[in-house]
Amino acid sequence: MAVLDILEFPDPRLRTVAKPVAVVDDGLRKLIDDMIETMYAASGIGLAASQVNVHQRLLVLDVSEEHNQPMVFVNPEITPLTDQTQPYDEGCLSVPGFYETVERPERIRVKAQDRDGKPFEMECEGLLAICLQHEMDHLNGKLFVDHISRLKRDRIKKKMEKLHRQQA
Ligand code: QAP
Ligand code: CO
Repeated sequence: MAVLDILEFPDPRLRTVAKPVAVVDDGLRKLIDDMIETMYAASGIGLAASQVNVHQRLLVLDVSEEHNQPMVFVNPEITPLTDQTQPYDEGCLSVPGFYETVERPERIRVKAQDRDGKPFEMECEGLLAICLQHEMDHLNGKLFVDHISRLKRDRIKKKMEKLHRQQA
């Protein structure tokens, strides 16, 4: 297993729209395991393949209290089950150190494949629903900062660019 590098905002590669996964094979399972390890190493609760510069429709998350129940979604598709939204102070491993309130539908249905390529469906609410929608956004080249005001987004962009200059 390996800890992968995570792309950081405003890296333009985070804007790539991911392509469907054609086959779930050992190569993909290795990527899934590396993504889970990367998520835990960074103290995250969710990670999309886009964030590790792999532009395939795949995400992992773990919203359990003990951080010991990783979930895998290959080719996920989500549909809202209600117009009702819930606000949550979201962060992102690609925008470290920044948190902003985002409103998203409270309940969703997800259709996806598991790590063996087997299709499954489930209904989600609470943090799981929020996290899945946040990670789905990544697969579509979208970030949580796209849900806040341009003023706030531009401020975060400037601060991230400054940090990256200092790291260079
Ligand atoms: C997405 O985000 C998410 O700034 C996953 O310094 C966030 O795992 C879904 C993290 C909130 C639902 C609600 C962020 C770790 C982790 C940071 C994350 C940081 C260290 C973010
Ligand atoms: Co994120």
